Amino acid sequence: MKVTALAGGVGGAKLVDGLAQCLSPSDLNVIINTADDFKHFGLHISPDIDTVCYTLAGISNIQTGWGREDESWVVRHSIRDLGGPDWFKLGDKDIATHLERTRRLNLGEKLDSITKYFCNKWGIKINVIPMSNDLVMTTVQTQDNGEIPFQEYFVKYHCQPKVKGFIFRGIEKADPAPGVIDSILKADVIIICPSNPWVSIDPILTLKDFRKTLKTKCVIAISPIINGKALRGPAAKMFKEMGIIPSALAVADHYRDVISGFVVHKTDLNEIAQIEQWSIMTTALDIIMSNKAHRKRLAQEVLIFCDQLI
Ligand code: FO1
Repeated sequence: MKVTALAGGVGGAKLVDGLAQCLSPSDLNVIINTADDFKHFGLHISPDIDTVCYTLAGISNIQTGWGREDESWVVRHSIRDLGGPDWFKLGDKDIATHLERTRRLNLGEKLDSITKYFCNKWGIKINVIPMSNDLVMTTVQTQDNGEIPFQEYFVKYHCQPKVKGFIFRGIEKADPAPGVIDSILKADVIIICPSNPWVSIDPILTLKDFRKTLKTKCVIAISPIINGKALRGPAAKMFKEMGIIPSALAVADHYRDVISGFVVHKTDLNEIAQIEQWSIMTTALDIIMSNKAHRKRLAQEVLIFCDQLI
């Protein structure tokens, strides 16, 4: 079965890691959100690409989900001693990724080519594709603090400001990266990973021609919300602030125009009937991935579910 996964952030990276344990490399493409990207110290930082790649390469920080394992913080502490901004924690090894990516970008290399090169260096065999080579940057429209760049909202302000909307700056002019649309057309099934629907998946879906292309395919999504809460991150808080009660049902409704299958956590059985009224085939699985084996198990069960749909 040929699968193309849409992912961003830590939840997405975990399921991608599970899928990579189940599928041969030529049968798995991953399209990654790049709207979390931002410039910091003049460096181009692509958090979701790095979170997925570090996870696939087995070099990610298990506790945080982002950044590298066994990090040192010499540069960050020296920046702090100089009175520079240290709110966005950059480990020494992680800084090497941002320096080399920025060096290559400044020489004119595109983000997809750099990502392919890094994957080769990190021993990643599956096809990891940034959603676009063009700059797209999410700004969060808040109820009381105006517009805040995503990373400042997420890291500097710890997701505290109340949201009222999201702008994906640059999305109108951004083209899907080479191979993105093709990886959708060639897939037997598209899997929307349990990432934040508002800021990790919506930028990908909002790309030119993306939704239109998806509508011709079998698409399933896994809920990032369990018992009305997100396992990590601000997804549930965002639903609430957008006037929507956070639930697996709310996530299915969010993707309703493109999905034909949906996976809820086994404790959210009570939401299945309503979702299936929207002609979305729904199943309940244990979607909590606490280790590599859980990731593989969930991916296997999701692929069995996909098999029933295609
Ligand atoms: N997330 C944080 O909450 N605090 C940080 O200091 C932080 C640093 C960081 C450095 C590199 C990187 O690739 C990701 C980092 N993240 C950090 C996560 C980042 O904010 C992501 O955008 C979120 O994981 C949402 O996808």
